[in-house]
Amino acid sequence: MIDISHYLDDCKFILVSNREPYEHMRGVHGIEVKQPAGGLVSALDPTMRRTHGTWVAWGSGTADRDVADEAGRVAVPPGEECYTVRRVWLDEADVNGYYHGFANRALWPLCHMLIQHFEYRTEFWERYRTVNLRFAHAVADEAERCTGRAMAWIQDYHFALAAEYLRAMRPTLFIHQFWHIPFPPADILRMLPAGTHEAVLRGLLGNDLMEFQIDRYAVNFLDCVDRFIPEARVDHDRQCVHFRDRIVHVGAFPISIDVDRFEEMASAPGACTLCETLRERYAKGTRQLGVCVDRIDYTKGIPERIRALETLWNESPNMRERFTFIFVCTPSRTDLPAYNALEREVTQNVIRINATFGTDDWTPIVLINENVDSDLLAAVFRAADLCIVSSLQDGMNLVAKEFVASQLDERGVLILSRFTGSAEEIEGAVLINPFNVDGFMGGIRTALEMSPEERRRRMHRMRKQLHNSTIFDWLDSILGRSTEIMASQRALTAVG
Ligand code: ADQ
Repeated sequence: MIDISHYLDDCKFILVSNREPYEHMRGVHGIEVKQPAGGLVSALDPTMRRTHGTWVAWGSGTADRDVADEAGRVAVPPGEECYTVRRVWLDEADVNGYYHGFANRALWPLCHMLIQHFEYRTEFWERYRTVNLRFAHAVADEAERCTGRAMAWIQDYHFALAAEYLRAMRPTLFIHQFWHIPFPPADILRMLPAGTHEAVLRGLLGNDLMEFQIDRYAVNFLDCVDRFIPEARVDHDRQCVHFRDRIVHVGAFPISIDVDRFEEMASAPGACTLCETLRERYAKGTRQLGVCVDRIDYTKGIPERIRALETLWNESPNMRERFTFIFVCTPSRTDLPAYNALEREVTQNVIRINATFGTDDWTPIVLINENVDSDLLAAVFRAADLCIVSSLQDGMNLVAKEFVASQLDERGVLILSRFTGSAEEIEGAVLINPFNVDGFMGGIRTALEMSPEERRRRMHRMRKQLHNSTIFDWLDSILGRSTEIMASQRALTAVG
């Protein structure tokens, strides 16, 4: 693991995200602490521990208020108490407007260019603004509490306005933001009402550094600023914006995973046994095992994947019984009607396909409709001969990288949508366009028929690449760049 704490030696680290790293819940045996699984939390928790920083997040746990002080602060992890979580309290109307509303019904579909799902209500926007302001106040207060320098790092599309508000409160604070999802072209962004899309851009220009997954999203952001913010001067070559007497730097920083952790999980004795069981059950003889893992979300191309498989089994009967697909699909954002409808559609289609093509000895699609633990996940990834990632748009897609990391036997083929950030990074996948049914089927055929040598060659190359680009490299490059910019700002101030 690369140690990145030295970047924060004389600088207090304030992280801002919607979800908190520790949630206190009322349970039958009293208050229980849950740590939500997820790449970001597991990568940043060790850094927060070493640097004794503060993590500002929505206090969403049922017992969060019981353990926090008046300002919403609580020391974590339980028993070790080496950093602070500063909770921001949201009521139901806030969550509906800011989170379910503007973030997930407006920005999420627009950024993924799936405009049929785009909904805008003034109430969403108003709540989004007030919640962003509340977060900015909490961060400003945290910065106020420290005597030396501080750096605020904002995560994602939930906080498009926070940097600008924070800048007004703490003009010299170093603020940067990582945008986990795609950034849309100008013609899509302007579907937000007049005034709102400009406000989103001005909000993001409150940062000193704006980080995107890949260069294309950074370019889209600069184009949007160029077109909608007349007082900003965009330097496309240097990827920066001159705005209100400041320079806003923009760059691509592709996120990754903790590769060693996935390798360890995939090689643990339990995972090896499970892997053998899965292969014995689903990949006997020449039959192959496919896997896909997603949150049930309309961006992930799940119906498109089902359609490609169904058409393949329909049009090419010789493809039946050749492979079984395990779909590990977790319901997500179940408060939104579009997500519930999608979950029903996926389940019904799988039932129909299994009834149409299944035999006594063969189930075409095995649906696991839940969030599985990471050991099972690594075992399924390791056991698979194929993995399909068919997103219609995806900022990066970590499933693709987790599959590669877990493929210790180098037997699997990654079938990857061209519209993921990962497709621009990983070399060695079979690329598909999920909208093109024939091309998608062709990709599955190519993968099924690929020789063991070719599979090994491709997987080996992808694994090597991944080892040079882990989540710690991602953190290192972001904090390295931030430190550089902070130093140049200090030098300028000194000269001035
Ligand atoms: P997501 O849209 O959530 O993330 P992704 O990058 O694939 O997409 O991450 C999903 C994570 O959830 C993976 O770690 C995966 O293993 C896990 N997961 C999904 N379904 C699961 C299941 N059924 N059981 C257990 N685990 C499951 C957003 C952006 C992405 C970007 C990430 C990180 O949309 O493009 O890659 O943030 O920046």
